[in-house]
Amino acid sequence: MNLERKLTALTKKMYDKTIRQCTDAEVYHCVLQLTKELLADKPVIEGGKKVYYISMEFLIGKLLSNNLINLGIYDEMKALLAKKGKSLAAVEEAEPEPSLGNGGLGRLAACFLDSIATLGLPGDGIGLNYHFGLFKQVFQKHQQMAEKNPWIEKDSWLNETGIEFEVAFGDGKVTSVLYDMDVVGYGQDRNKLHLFDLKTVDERLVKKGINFDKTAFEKNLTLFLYPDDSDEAGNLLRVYQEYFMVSNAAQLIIRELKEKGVDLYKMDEHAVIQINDTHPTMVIPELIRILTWEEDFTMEDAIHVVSRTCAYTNHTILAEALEKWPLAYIEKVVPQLVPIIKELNARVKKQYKDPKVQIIDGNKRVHMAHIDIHYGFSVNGVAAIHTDILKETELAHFYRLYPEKFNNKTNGITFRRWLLSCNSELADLLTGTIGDGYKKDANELERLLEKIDDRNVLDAIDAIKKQKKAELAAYIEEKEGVCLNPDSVFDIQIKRLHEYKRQQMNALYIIHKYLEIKAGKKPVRPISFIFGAKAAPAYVIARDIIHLLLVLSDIINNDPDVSPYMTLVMVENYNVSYAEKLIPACDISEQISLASKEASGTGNMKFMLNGAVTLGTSDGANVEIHELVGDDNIYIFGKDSDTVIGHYAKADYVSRDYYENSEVIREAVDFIVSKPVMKLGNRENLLRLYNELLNKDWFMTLLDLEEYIEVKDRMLADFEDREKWKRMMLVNIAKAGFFSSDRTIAEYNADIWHLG
Ligand code: 26V
Repeated sequence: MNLERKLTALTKKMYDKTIRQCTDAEVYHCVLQLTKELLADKPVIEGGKKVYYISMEFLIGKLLSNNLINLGIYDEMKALLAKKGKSLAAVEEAEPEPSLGNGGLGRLAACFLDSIATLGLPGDGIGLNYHFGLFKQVFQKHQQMAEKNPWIEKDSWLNETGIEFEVAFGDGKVTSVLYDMDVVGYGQDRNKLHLFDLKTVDERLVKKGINFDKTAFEKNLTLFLYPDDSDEAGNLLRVYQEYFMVSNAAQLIIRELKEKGVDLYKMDEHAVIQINDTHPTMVIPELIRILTWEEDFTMEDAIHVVSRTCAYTNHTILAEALEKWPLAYIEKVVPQLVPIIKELNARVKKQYKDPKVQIIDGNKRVHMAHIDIHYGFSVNGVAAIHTDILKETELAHFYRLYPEKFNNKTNGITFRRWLLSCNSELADLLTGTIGDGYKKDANELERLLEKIDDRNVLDAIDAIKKQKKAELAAYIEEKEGVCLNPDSVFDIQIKRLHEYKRQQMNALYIIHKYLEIKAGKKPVRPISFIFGAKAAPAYVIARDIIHLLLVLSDIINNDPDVSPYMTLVMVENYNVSYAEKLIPACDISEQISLASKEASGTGNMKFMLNGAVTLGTSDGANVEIHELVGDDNIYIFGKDSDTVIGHYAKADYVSRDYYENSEVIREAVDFIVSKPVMKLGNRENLLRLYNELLNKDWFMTLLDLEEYIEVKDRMLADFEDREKWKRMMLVNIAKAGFFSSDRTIAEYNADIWHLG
């Protein structure tokens, strides 16, 4: 294949220019076109049985580099562009990032698609084509503001399919249109991501910020992705979106099965539907409805085959995030599902008396997870500790009924994006040191352990970290106007803003450090504290925490007594592309959730793979990271999940006691409402946050604060033992193989999907 000839022909045809004459954006559009043609040439992965991964979110990020890597032409393209005076990195800047996910759950779905294709398994994603995705975050006067985030240009990765379906709601019908994106595996053939859109969608509905007419569902359904948000969770529009997605999914799946000539009574032998959290749960009653109403199935037969086809993944134990829709909502949006849901409920009721396992509760709310568990064949958590908590606590009543359905699938990440693409320097070093077998079999990373005493390898890892820190510092200076010292320690917390993730605890540490420096106790080496986080617009306290961080950064970075020793930056509009720059540059990976609350976390894995050392609680996948790297290569602190669960059960955590009993805590908390902070910040935000911490603190920030300070200080001291630190970096990289999403998907396939 001659890339140069093809690309030259494209730039001529599209812009009547040579490659050299094109702008970066023009080159991007030509490379996009070329890459799409190469993708289309790849055969579609076929097999007897196919998985449909249905998800409201696919946080795919930019696709150019990853597609080039998976097609095996990344280096060639890079060299070609360089020869023409272009940089692939600059060209990539022209690619808009689709923000079709909130965070971990959506990014996981994207990693899974990459791994399903890479393992050569037949499996497609099904989701929605949100025009503005998740909101774009801008900071104004130390506050988060939300704007729309358009990403669909005339040319994009979307392909028109010509497929349309009708979707009937209680108050009218709409027509959907289907777009596909090709998902090519690493050195493999391709699967598809199917994104449904509304034929009558109207972008003009969006006026200022992210406000739009919420009533005109035939125009607005696919405009925005809902922010993962407990306060607004009851919004009707979300139910419309969910039904729109599953009705389309069910129609597409049945259409494909019929095209293959499959007997629908044997649907489960040809298709498996993985339900990503409860958001796509209505696919169960919808399939039953179609089979009974349109295919003449008895209710018995329909339930039987659908239950053997659907599997459910739980991604959270936060009660407020477990969907419970008022039956009245479903009556309004999809009255046709109500008799089915009532039938499913009646069957459960007849068999089980326990009120905790009913589908419709006494308040006429429909527990979506309960539908999945009763009428699916598999229930999985996303990390060992999370699955244990589901079995022992949150879903214990169900585990007693169906022990055989429960299983764990510890999350993973695709190494193509989170190593080969975002840190090619490290990938090349690994290849030079242990060969490139690790690219296909991530467990081979363990061979790096043989180099634990090899000074050259240790120094090379450290040099790459330094280079990535310098690159990040330059980028942050340009984007945020904040200057970071590349020789400082880079301490990074990037994830959605949520109280359980405890960014506020990190903020209290920063205050503590600030006060120490003010009092004359200076750190041996400067520290750069870096945050990235969006808060759901309706999540008031989360926005207060962002406000505090922005005000603190203003105070710290502009105080000449302090700024030589510490810097604080909260990057604007944190997204996948930003993560790809931040993660390779990290020294200290902050994974400090309240134990039991973070189902898994996947950022923790990305940091480890890139040689950061974890500072974390015994929560989610941190527990497994800890087991793999051992006590000497991780910094674990805080109360364990049993203790935390015990506090909730006894309701005996009183944050004010911690405040009153510790001067360190008191000083840090009081600083939130101190003069300098109140002067720069907003009284209402700061007071509310202060009162929340003192009087409620539902996610127990103060419980672990003292130990956090102690362990973080120890970690910073250890950073000065450079030889020790380099070894820790090496061990973390070497042990990261387990967290390849290829491993996770192989397990899904072996235990749940049985594709082939
Ligand atoms: C809830 C809601 C409520 C209604 C509005 C929209 C919405 C969207 C999302 C959610 C719950 C999201 C659950 C979630 O993201 N869980 C995360 O999943 C990751 C992948 O398994 C895991 O690593 C994180 O620990 C977990 O928090």
